[in-house]
Amino acid sequence: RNTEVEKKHVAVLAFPFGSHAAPLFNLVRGIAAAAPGVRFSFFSTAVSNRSIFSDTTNQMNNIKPYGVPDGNTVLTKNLDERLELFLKATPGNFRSVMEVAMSETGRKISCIISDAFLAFAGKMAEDMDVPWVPFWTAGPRSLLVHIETEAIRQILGANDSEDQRTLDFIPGFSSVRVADLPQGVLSGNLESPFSKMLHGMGLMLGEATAVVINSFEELDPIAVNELKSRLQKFLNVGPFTLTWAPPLSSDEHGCLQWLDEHKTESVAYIGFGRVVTPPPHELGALAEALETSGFPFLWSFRGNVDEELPKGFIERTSSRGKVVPWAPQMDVLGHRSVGVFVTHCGWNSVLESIVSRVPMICRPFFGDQMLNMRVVESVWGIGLGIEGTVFTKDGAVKALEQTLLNEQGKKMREKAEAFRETALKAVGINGDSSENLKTLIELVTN
Ligand code: U2F
Ligand code: KMP
Repeated sequence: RNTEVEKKHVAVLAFPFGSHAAPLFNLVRGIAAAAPGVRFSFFSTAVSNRSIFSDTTNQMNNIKPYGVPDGNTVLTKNLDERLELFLKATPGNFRSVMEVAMSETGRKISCIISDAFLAFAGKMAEDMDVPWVPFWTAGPRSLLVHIETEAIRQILGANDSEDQRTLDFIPGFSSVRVADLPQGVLSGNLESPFSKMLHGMGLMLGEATAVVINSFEELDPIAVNELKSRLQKFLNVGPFTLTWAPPLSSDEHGCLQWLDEHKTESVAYIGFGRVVTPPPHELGALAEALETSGFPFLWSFRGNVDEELPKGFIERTSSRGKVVPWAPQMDVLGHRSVGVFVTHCGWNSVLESIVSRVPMICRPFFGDQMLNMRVVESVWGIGLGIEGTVFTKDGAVKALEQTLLNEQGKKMREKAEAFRETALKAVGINGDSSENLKTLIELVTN
């Protein structure tokens, strides 16, 4: 029918840490489903590809994985070191495997979709004279901050991480403080490979054909407008959990059945995503708070229970608490029994909480998480920061009571409910996210 389409070959470059490659894969699946004649080559490390492509229920014939050399990251456990080793190996590691994919398919690359972190893909696309479509896996505010890094550094100058000045020179940022900024924008080591990567990305994104984000325009209209004025195209195509119902996640530890046995909006769900492990004293404090407050809880705990939680904690709380190594988080948050989400404020967790209209107790650790907390608490009013910013027994008890027992929790739920409604509209017929997705598909495949 259309021989030109038959020859299209989209290269997809993933960032293989945290919750980056999985959402990128979901995005690509959405595009690939609309363009069966287009070939998508998905480039990530072997470890990352294994976790994505082992689930046979969500595979597609026109998406094929290619393993990229990881720069020996498997030899070290420390995440920062792994990140640096990986970054050091770029872009050569990607380039060599892209050559393989081109010769294997006999198709030149016609478009590059990449994690926005991998801004070298912009240069590659320019050299190949094809569109570059970066995907920012976090929220619009952090994206804006990286694009505005030069201006922020010029206006605010030297500072320390306790800096309480606000960023009121950026529209919508009057409640955001310097201390909420991701490390590497203004504080921390500005010369680390990761900081330089973020800085370089901010300078490069204006060149992109379109920047894609897992969010919806109405969630943060001011930040979205600022971004639209700085980017060629800014396409909000989320929330992904509504756009593409993810394949049913398995519930091997029986979380949902356990939730069935509890009262509506009574349970605290605790989870810190894929990269964060809170320090031992905070884990202890949170466990004590759960134990003394008596609230039912479900904890997705990614560490060693025997070594990292207080002795006897599991036994003493077994009648009303459940600790699992992994939970089907979206289904858990969607369960009527869950009353609050204790979270590190990773972007995916924040979005999933909003879509499920569950109030949040926020304990951010790094990157965009502090910024997300500030917005959740002060702009959207759908969650609370923890008193003193780290978990203490009393602070955690107080936050649990405020959200699970008080009127405050109900108000937050109502506000989140309103966002849920706008999110549903955005992904519905003629909604912003649906229209943006059409634009994106057109851009990538034509
Ligand atoms: C990095 O995010 P994380 O991986 O730390 O956290 P999230 O963005 O919240 O994503 C975690 C995902 O894993 C799922 C959960 C989310 O989709 O539903 N999950 C689950 O299903 N079951 C579990 O038991 C635990 C998690 C980074 F750290 C953040 O700062 C960034 O905002 C984020 C996006 O770039 O990447
Ligand atoms: C390891 C990671 C991530 C990280 C830092 C790490 C990660 C991530 C971010 C991030 C940084 C700035 C932002 C948004 C996100 O930082 O996955 O504005 O997304 O040491 O895996």
